[in-house]
Amino acid sequence: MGENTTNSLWYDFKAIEAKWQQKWEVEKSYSVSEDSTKEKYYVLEMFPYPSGRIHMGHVRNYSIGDVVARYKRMRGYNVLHPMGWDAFGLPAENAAIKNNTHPAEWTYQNIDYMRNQLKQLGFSYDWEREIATCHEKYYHWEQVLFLEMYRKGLVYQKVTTVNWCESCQTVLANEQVVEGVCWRCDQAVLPREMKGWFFKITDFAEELLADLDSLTGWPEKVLTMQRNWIGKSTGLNCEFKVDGADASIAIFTTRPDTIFGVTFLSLAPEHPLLHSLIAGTDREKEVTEFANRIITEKQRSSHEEEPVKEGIFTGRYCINPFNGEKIPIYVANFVLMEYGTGAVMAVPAHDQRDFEFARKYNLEVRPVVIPENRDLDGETMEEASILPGVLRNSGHFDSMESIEAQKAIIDYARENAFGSAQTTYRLRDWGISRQRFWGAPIPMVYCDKCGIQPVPQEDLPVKLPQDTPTSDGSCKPLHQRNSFIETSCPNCSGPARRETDTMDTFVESSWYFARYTCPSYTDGPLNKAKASYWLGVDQYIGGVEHAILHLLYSRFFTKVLRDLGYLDIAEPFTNLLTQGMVIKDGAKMSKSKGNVVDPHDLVIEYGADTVRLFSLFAAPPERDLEWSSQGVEGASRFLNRVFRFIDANKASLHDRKSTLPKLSGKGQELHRKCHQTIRKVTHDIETNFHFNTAISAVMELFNALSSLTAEGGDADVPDAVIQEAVDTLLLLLSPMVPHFTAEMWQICGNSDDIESRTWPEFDKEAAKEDMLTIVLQVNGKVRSRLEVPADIDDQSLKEMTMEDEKIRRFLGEKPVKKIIVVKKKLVNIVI
Ligand code: ANZ
Ligand code: ZN
Repeated sequence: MGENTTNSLWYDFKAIEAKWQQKWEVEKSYSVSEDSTKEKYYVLEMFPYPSGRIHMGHVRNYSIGDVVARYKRMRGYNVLHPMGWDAFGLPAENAAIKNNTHPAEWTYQNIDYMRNQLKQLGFSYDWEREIATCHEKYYHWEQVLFLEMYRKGLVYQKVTTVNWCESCQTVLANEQVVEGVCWRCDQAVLPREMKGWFFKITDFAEELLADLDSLTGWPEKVLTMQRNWIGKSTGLNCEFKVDGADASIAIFTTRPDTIFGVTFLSLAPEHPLLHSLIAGTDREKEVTEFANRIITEKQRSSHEEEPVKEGIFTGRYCINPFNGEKIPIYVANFVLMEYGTGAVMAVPAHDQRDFEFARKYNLEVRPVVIPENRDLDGETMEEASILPGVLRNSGHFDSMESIEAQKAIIDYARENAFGSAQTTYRLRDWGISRQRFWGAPIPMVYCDKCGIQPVPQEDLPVKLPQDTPTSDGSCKPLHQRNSFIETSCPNCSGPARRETDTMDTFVESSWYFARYTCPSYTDGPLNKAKASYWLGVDQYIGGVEHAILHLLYSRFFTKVLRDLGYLDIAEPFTNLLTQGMVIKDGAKMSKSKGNVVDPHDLVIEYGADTVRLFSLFAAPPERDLEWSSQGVEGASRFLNRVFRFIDANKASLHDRKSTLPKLSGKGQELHRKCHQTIRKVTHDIETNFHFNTAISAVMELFNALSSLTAEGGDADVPDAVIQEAVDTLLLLLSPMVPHFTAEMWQICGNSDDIESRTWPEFDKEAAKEDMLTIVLQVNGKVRSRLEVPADIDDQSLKEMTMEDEKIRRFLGEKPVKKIIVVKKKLVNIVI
């Protein structure tokens, strides 16, 4: 026995992979339905945009998901593992313009191509449940949901600012505005006020925040990002009277304890009072010009970097209600209209932004909260002091502590009717209107007589027009198509116009995971019985780039669907895994970097199993995966070695033994290794999906198997043990390299399919290591002894040594300089 030493024999991955894929397809091996006798498990990977080809990021994401799905099946779960397409979006529209075709044509071609690629990778999806969000069978139900939300008061219209290109007569997405000009015609893009539709996600702000505490299966960093995005603050809303006018300005502050340190007020450039404050004054022109410039710059900026602080004095003053002091009103570029009240009481001594502003414009810096053991001098401070402390220069609040003063100041404001406690969220309502063609039409109609009218349920879906291309080769958005716009009013039957906005594509991805539970249901968006059997998603897997918006919107939709009576859960994703990026030459693999490796080429050259194995082996899922061609070759070599071993030992593997004889020596060693490997692989998968370490354990098992049998002394190693080791190895690898293991299973003479087998259980007794006695020394003198398993690692051994009763007594408080481990013999502590 032994491994075939000639490396010329390679397994025929092409034939093998095609064979098994065909079987899975014909037998619909991964189709599932509700089964109350089995425990369900729903594993989902974020669905792809059908851009044209699968990339390495997809391969990685879907390989991880597929291992989870296959593993859970072997553990006896009823596993739902669906796949579909996030199919609306701008690239299809652009491609349509370029190729003079309908976006649907481009999209469905891509879907066909990519579906085929996914099948070639052997992912175990229930293809019967495939969804394409651009299909009317999907967006029909989204329109129904939109109208139900509208009736519940969760949808409303308001004016927003959009990017407008006058020469193309169209609204541009942010990514279509390149350095302030239109990407297509190079004309300047202007801000334009337009009405748009909004979802009232802010109604759920508190619940979205509170329920994060229940998501114990989510990475802490994602929870933090969600918390910050929702951004809850509590503080004081307070009115400052405008000097010499019958008006007042409301501010929001989270630091009411600093109110005696206010030395000016800052307004957002869009603040509604600004115009009347400066109307008719000699500063009107200058201040208006400044505000307009800031508003335009804000729209153009990427919002990523904060602009240099600047502002302008309005010429007007207001009164601090706490001390009657007259303070100047400024307009400042860092005050946001969308947050709080759009006006800030500026306290330069205690707020860094205000501090920088005050130094720039020579405004007073007045410390009022003095931290312990410090003194603050407004003239010489170099930065704001944000620590709590004791109040000074603060009237009868002097010498109170910050926390106490905050309460007292809020109470005072309430009693005197110029302010009250206030909770504010950073979260804004979700603007879902897009002035695009390739999106789900918003089912609303405008009638001159009756106003806005929802499209009646029985007239849904409002379908996208088929009539493209246009004569000029452009893919005109809906508002330029009369055939779409003209309709009749559902209320008075008079002439009316359709809404031409389509929905943000994030709307589709906010509920697709629920639709997968009943993808062809025709009586409504969701079949409650099916949805309640399958949901929530037990394991969701995807890129960290979706850690905020997609996940937040899906959580919002889940709560809405619950309130509408479709679901009985509050959170969609019980466990979340955010996988790292695929990088090459130190940069993220991407078209723009020009460092893309096409997985398709790899599948052709090495086979799908190798590509899967590489992407699982090269890094734990949450880390970045560094591309390596040696890594791919290594994965391929490993599979071929296993193949050659099995091929060379076919005869003895075929003669299936049902029981193990009594074992000793090498036979026992292999048997033990086998069960230790089951224990290790199961543990790595169960605790954190660390497939990389699981795979290396299987590789070790294979090394043991081939070396123990190669030395010729195999009298010691009965066939039954070799069979056990080979079967175990194949079973443990089968979620990762399913075609390979299915084929090898047959070659080994098993009469069933490997997929009908359950996950191997390890035998505690068999896995038990022989024990060793380790001598424990301090400064070279024997002080104690320790019984440990022979395979203990150094770290655990050190820990056990330090916990040893005698050693602890001997060491006392003396600092340890160094711990030396001599394998399988002794530990010496140097003090
Ligand atoms: C006075 C003050 C003193 C403030 C101080 C802070 C520190 P968070 O905590 O993120 O909610 N603010 C209020 N509305 C704003 C707006 N529309 N644009 C920009 N800044 C605004 O931030 C709340 C604080 O941010 C508020 O508390 C206010 O400044 C500022 F020592 O008021 B503070
Ligand atoms: Zn009407």
